[in-house]
Amino acid sequence: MIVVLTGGTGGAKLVEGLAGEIDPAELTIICNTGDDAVFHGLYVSPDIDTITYTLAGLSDPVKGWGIAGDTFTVLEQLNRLGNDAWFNLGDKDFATHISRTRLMNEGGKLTEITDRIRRLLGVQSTILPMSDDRVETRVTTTQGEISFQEYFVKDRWRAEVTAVHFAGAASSRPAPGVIAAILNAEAIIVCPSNPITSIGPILAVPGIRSALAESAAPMVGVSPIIGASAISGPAHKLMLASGFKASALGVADCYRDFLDMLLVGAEDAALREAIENLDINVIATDIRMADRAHRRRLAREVLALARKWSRKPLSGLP
Ligand code: FO1
Repeated sequence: MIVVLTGGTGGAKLVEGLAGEIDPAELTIICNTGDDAVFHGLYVSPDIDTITYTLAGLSDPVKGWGIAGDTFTVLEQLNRLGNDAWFNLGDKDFATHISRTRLMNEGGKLTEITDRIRRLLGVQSTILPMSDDRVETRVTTTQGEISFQEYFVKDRWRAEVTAVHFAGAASSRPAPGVIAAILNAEAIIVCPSNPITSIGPILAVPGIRSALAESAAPMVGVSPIIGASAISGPAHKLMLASGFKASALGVADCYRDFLDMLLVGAEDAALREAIENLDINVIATDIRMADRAHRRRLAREVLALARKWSRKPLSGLP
């Protein structure tokens, strides 16, 4: 089993590449749920949905989230009826949230519901939420504290951030299957997702970080930052606000206790020595994933590195 830690859009590109390179049934994807939020009474899990839609071949290739060709009739009507509908939920996407919320109201756990939805959409990979307990990413700005989606979508990450925390993390438990997947993995891949608000919440669930440190699997990460900026989104700003350098070196620092290898942009080759001083090997290469061919190429490189690093032959790898 190849285990992947990921957030939404950035991570989904590598997940798509990996699913093209190996049998998708060999992939277990552990997803961030810190971005989850309730909109119009419906439980929305954006990162789980982005990964599910990507692997189902349904995702919007331009936006990177939502369903390709979706319409927004329900949202328009919600706005007409006086709702503050700033989070762009498409009509087909609404069906996912309605189903999930109904199943949750009937007592279902997020893990079971995620598994049911991915099967119904024809996804062969296992998709696990990091936890069935509610962990909420909260962003402290100079104007006050807001949810992650308020910061990311409503505010378009303009606010000056002073801190990020994960409400509920301390008392949360890893979702069923998460620790076993990490301990039994043949390789673990940390996607080029935001280290603070995508991978950070996963690592904040008690037991996950220590399982990563304990696992014998080779662990390969891909930097979401080239130079001093994120390839997309506000990772660089949030890293600075959380006391890390806004660079691939800062990314390495976030994962220094468990990562074996970090792929960084060719532009960042000069960071090699500083990252190696953290006991992490560096591969400077082309880490941009503009199209499907780039995603497959990067996935191949990541898998080849994991295979090289592993002390035993990996069955899931080509
Ligand atoms: N991202 C946006 O930038 N704007 C949106 O209106 C938006 C809506 C949305 C709806 C459903 C969904 O599953 C994801 C959506 N996203 C949207 C993406 C999402 O907010 C972020 O990409 C993740 O939370 C960060 O990983």
